[in-house]
This record gives sequence, structure tokens and C-alpha cells, in this order.
Amino acid sequence: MTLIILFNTIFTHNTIVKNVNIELEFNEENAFIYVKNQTNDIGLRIPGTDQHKQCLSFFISKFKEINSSFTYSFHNFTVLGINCSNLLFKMNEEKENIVILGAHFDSRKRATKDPVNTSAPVPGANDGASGCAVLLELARVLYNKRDNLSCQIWFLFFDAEDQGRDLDFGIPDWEWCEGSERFVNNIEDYYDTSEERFECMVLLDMVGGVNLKFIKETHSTSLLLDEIFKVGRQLGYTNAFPESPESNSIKDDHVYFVEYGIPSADLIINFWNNPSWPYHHTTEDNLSNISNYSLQITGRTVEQFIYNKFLNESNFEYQGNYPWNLDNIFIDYNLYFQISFLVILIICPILIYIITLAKDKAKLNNL
Ligand code: 1BN
Ligand code: ZN
Repeated sequence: MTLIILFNTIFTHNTIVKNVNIELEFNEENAFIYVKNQTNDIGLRIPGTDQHKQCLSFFISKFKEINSSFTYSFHNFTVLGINCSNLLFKMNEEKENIVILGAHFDSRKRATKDPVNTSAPVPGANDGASGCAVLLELARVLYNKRDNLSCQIWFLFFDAEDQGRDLDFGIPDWEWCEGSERFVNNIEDYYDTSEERFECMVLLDMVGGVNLKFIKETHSTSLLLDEIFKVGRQLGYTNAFPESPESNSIKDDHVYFVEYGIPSADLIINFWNNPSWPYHHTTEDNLSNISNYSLQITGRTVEQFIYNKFLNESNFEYQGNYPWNLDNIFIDYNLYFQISFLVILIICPILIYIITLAKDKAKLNNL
């Protein structure tokens, strides 16, 4: 056992992440207003409703404020007869490598975990609006740096993520992540497979609640998620990005991107048993349980993560886990090394010992 622990310490991938020195511009007060705009000004963003459509128009108006010629594409689809749309904004389209930043914008039709009223809707301030608010503010700050970024950035708003079944359905017979699954099925309509390639995808889901503490989500590409944790810790956000996070696998919008081969990470909290944020799929997922500081933590960490790798003048000093998809190869190699190690150092000597004993016994028998 000691030998295996020693081996793991030597061979486990454990890169030091060094953040590039640059002033971060993400403003949490702006992000908080964007949460409020969605939850209090627009209202419930339940698929099939007018407010749901208004929310898409709100996102477009915010991008047009950044630059009136910002273009966008709808990805339209239906779920059991209800019209839905994912919405995609691209920045730096001339660059060949693509970073996707995503969040879902629909809010859950029924508060299936509410202690009092499970038929009431979920305001979705954290579960939905927080991730979208951070995307809007990131769009503003990254647009200012666009000429110095060596990548294209997609801001991708997913529909129909949050209507699946926990204790009951949000909308009868809907699955989780209806929008992202269909988007990835059609992703080749949105990029040129011979000229462009994906670097990574970062999903923001439930990133604005008070007492923010992210988990290690195990569908995520672990080298990518680990790097984002290190970036956040180095910015001083050590409670939100703990050294030993809780671990769980969550079916969320990133899963289809992982399956397509894009390194992807889900920034999400414990929502199943969390006394520090017990409002998941209840009517209490509202503005009063949102924290400016949590929005800052998420926004600044993602902003810094992008500068570390993609800000032109900082590339040479970058240290991190890139390329993130070495994950699988590394894990495979690690297993291979461990087995070889066991065979060479433990099993071989035992075999040699047994053979020697057998030979000695044979000699004795011959005498
Ligand atoms: C996460 C946040 N999800 C919805 N809102 C997806 C999910 C919820 C997946 C419960 C499994 C169980
Ligand atoms: Zn949800």
C-alpha cells in the first residue's frame, strides 16, 4: 500500500496553475442586476410562455448594447409540441479555436422539492438566471479585450434544461437538458469542421447563491475542472473552490459536449443536500438568496481562466493543465503504470520466491 501511495504521488498529474497578472473587470453589481432583470422584471421563464420569449429578447438587447452589430443564431426545436430555442452569440468569429461558455435560461415550472407548495413555479434566480447573468457580464468584459484574445468565444444560452423529473416532473414527461442534447446533435451546422476546433466548454449552473461552494462534478473533464478550481483558489476564493470538494455526477448541459469530445466542466453546487443553500427546486430560489460575492467569484474566475490561456501577450508564461483532454490518456497511462509497477515490484519477487522454494524442495526430494 505504501508503495502504491508513493507511486501515485510521483505519477499523478499535479500541475501548478499560475494566473497571469492582469486586472479583472467583471462587475458583480452588473451581474446582480441581470439576475433581477430576469427574475423580477421579466418573471418566470417557463417554456411555452411569453416571459420565456421576452427573456431571449432581453439577452439580445444586452448584446446589442455591447455592440449594435453583434449577431446571433437561434437553434429552434420542440419538446412534446412546445416551441423552444437555444440562443448563440459568437465573438471573434475569425479565430479558429473556440471556447464555449454556457448556461440554461429556462426556469422550472414546478417547485417539486418545495416543503409547502409543490405546484408553484420556481423563480429560478440561482437555477437558471445566475449563470445567464454571469455570461452577460462576461460578454461585456471579454468584448473589451477581444482583439487581444487568441480564441473565439461562444456565449450559449440553453433552453429546456430544468423540466426533468426529481421527486416529480417540472413538465410532464420532459427530460433534463432537452436543449443542449439537441444543440450538440446539430453542432456541425454551427462551425466549420475543417477550419475550426473546440478548446473547451464551461457550464455555469447555480453559480450565484449565498455560501457558494462548488463540487467536483464527475462527468466534467477533470483536468479542466481542476484547473478552474486552482485559478479560483489563487484569486483567494478558497471557500468556493475547496481543496477537497464534494463529488457527484450531475446530468447537466455539459454532458453532451463531453460525449462529442469537447473538454467540458460544470461549475455547480451541491443541490441535493446542502444546508447552506437549501432552496433547489423550491419557491425560495429567489433574489433574496443570491449573493453579489458569489457572482463575482464565478465571473472573475472564468475571466481569469480565459486570460491565462488565451490573452495573446500572456501565452508564454502560461502554466496549467492544457491540453485538458489529456485526461483520459493520462488516466489510462496511470492505470497501465500502476499495473506494471505492481507486477514488477510486488508480484515478480513473490513468483521468484515461490519458484526458488519449489526448486529447493525438488533438490531435497532428489537427495
Ligand atoms: C441541475 C440543476 N439539474 C437541474 N437543475 C439537473 C438535475 C437535477 C439532474 C436533479 C439530476 C437530478
Ligand atoms: Zn434545476
